[in-house]
Amino acid sequence: MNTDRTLIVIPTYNERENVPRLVAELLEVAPGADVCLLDDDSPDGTAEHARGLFASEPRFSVLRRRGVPRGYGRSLVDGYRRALGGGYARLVQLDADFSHDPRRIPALVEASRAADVVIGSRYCEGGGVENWPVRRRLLSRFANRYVACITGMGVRDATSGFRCYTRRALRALLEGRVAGEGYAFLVEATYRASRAGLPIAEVPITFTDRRVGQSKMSRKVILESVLMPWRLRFGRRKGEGGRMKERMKAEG
Ligand SMILES: Nc1nc2c(ncn2[C@@H]2O[C@H](COP(=O)(O)OP(=O)(O)O)[C@@H](O)[C@H]2O)c(=O)[nH]1
Ligand SMILES: [Mg+2]
Repeated sequence: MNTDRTLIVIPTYNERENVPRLVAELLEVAPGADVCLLDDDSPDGTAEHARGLFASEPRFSVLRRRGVPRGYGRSLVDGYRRALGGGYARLVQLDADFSHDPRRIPALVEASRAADVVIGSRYCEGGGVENWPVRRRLLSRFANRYVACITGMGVRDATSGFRCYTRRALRALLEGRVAGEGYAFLVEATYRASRAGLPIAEVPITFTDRRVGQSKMSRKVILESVLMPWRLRFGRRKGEGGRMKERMKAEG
């Protein structure tokens, strides 16, 4: 097994405009890493477009999810499997919309030498948020307080999607059934890691709002996020709450 390789994964859904520049930047700022899009068969052709542009780049690949239900969390689970199967030492995940600055990746990777879970954090010393509307700021702040309160975790930014996980963390995250389909998966993953006793570190990042493309935040994913901390705390698994699941489907 090659021991020190990094796989950078990017969940994408309709990110055709962002992906060319992002992938080029990632290949440059992380010269030792491979880059993989986790694309949910984006109707805007994100996958084909990126494949065409980086056809001659051996470090680039696309994991195209077809004929399966889409979801941010679901696509990450597939990405984790790929990282483990491919023998990578660690995985970095970030959004496609430049909210997460690729230039922070080396800091995350460095911190992963001491902690299995490294969170790019908006709410630790030195972190911050730029040009996000007040509504989104409040929602994010509230979400983190809410999660901390219910789960008892001491993590300051448990909803950040900019992270680095070691192999050991990836294995722990994939154990048993993963419930979170959307962004709630981030909180679930943090909780699993903390229950597994893995060291968690937060590295400051400045989050900036997307300039191109659209947010995929929906009522369904918000509802899943509202329920997730309670599920985690009371050990309720997906499948046990049939009525809840039906309601989420209807709202989605
Ligand atoms: N694979 C996959 N990626 C998704 C899905 N929904 C959102 N994403 C990606 O997840 C990242 C964060 O989504 P975004 O819409 O920016 O969320 P926001 O920043 O919270 O408004 C982006 O890279 C999206 O393209 C999905 O259903 N499947
Ligand atoms: Mg975004």
